[in-house]
Amino acid sequence: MTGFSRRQFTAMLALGATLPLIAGPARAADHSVSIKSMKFSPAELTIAVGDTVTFTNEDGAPHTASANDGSFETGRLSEGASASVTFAGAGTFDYFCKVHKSMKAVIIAA
Ligand SMILES: [Cu+2]
Repeated sequence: MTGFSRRQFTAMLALGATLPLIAGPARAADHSVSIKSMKFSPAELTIAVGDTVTFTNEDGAPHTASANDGSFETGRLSEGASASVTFAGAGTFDYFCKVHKSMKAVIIAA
């Protein structure tokens, strides 16, 4: 412990532990969409810009979560697989499953 007194060192540890808690007023949140029984759930999800959504396939059949406008694409998810998408911009993002095109849902990033 050369250079720093024990007290200084303790203060630095406390600062390091505290900073992440006070940094940034609005922290990005994580949301989940499950794909089950051939449906996205929830079918409509409102999030904040910067948030992340994790899509998890709970069906035996493969699914994708594919934005109509191509802005995101999970690729084909097999049973139990998941993929995360971070929404960096505001918008209404309709999406569907490329394997089952009648499966549709929407994410609203505001
Ligand atoms: Cu599907």
